[in-house]
Amino acid sequence: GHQSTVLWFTGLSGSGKSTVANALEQALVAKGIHTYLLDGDNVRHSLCADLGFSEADRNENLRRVGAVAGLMVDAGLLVLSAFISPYRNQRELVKSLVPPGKFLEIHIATPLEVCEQRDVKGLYKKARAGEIRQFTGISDPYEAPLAPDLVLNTAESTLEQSVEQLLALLVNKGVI
Ligand code: GGZ
Repeated sequence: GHQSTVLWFTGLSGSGKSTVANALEQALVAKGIHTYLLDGDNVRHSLCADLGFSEADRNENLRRVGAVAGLMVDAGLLVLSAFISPYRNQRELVKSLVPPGKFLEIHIATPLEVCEQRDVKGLYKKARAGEIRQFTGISDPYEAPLAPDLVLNTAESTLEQSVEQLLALLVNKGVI
């Protein structure tokens, strides 16, 4: 039916991807819509436990996630995916692994300064100190989407507002 689609959240560490995706999932479940949330928490400990954060490993991480998301869409699911996915070509690859027209890109464009100030896990501090190498935004690139379906900034909107915008996008695109 209409509901099988991938919503791809991209953005920096600490930008709010998982928080927003989780809140959207709650809102969809409340409407009786079955979803599956893919993120680093359930993938980097299992399917991608062998991978780190080099460009090649990020490529492979996202290739696997894209393949799984494609299978889930084939199975009729609405898939929410929250990964930094820092390179445009990685997101293009994921899009190509999903059936045509079933990929929506959402840029969680919370500014680096805000993400770094939040530093929920203390990773930015470690990255600045050189204890973590190749950290996105500090010592590794992030290529912002050029034509995302939606841009959200969790420093400027409430969680409720972000969820409202996402639900409106899904209605607008005929997903729900
Ligand atoms: C970026 C890193 C790194 C490096 C560990 N660079 O805030 P978090 O902790 O929970 O989210 C980040 C997560 C990123 O994993 P992804 O699978 O989303 O990345 S990618 O799409 O690029 O494959 C962060 C943590 O892992 N983390 N080291 N060097 N984030």
